Amino acid sequence: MSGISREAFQAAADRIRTWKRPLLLSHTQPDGDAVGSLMALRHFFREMGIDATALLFDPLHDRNAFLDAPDTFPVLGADLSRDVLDEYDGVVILDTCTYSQLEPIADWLRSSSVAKLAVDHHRTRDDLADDYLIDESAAANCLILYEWARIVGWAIDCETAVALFAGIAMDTGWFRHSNTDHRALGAAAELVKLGVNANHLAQKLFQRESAGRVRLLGTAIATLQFIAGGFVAMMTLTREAMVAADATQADTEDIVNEPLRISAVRASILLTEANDGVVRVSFRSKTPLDGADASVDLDVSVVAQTFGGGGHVRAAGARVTGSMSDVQERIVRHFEELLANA
Ligand SMILES: [Mn+2]
Repeated sequence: MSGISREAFQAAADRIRTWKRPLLLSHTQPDGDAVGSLMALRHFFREMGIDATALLFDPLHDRNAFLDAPDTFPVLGADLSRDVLDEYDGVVILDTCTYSQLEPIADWLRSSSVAKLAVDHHRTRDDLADDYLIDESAAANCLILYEWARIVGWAIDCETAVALFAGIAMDTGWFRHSNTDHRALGAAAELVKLGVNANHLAQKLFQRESAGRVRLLGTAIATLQFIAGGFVAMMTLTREAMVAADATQADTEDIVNEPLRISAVRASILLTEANDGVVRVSFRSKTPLDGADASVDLDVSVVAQTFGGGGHVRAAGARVTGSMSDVQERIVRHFEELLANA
């Protein structure tokens, strides 16, 4: 069952149907779920005879260019000037509800009185819209969009099915994470019926990486250390390491999951040094299974919030101001205290 009522889906559809020039936004560093959401909702608007603009803040990374026409997303500043933002009569914010993840356009969002709908499955929420479709139990934002389309009758063509499947697959770690449930798998099965080739998509998503990204994985793993009694793994990527591996910020996606392969590790942290005196911190944790495993269960969304970020129980992040060593020290201290009695 969806966490959003049929009535709420219908009311939101009736509302956006009246817009003539919608603007679709998602978070910075867009992942498969963000890109899939932008792509799918733009298609649903097209179904209603409305031409929506799906705006990116940065050019799409190769990794997320799994769609037939990835270049149809204008990039703020390069393809679309800030001056035209006021010409839009409605905004849909997808897969995030925080200004910090919409930073390049946050000022405009705060000051503009344009109608705003947010569709999201995250816990952390700023009061940034006047209408919401929120379902924290949805494995992916693309799952909410799939269910929305099913309820209000928007047609899902093959390309849109691929976009929705990609979002669900990426947010569930290709159906391995704790959010993999019957809704996610049921939607995936329906999307395969609509033409998704899961094998081809998996190859596009996982087996077309740059040499830099694979090299970066090695660099990160070389820094692996264990803290808080060995329950927590930590890795760091300095700016120098990023340059040496010829890698970009987007190349770091998923690296944080790797230490979770280790049996004793209950949580994993990746610290990546950004250019502006900020360290990006990614957190992941594992669901405790029966037995000894059950002793440590870390809700990393709470940890991330302590550092000014947010996310989910098993996947969260924060941007922390400070030097690498300073931020690292604070994170280590936090986990040592958190697990002092584990
Ligand atoms: Mn998502």
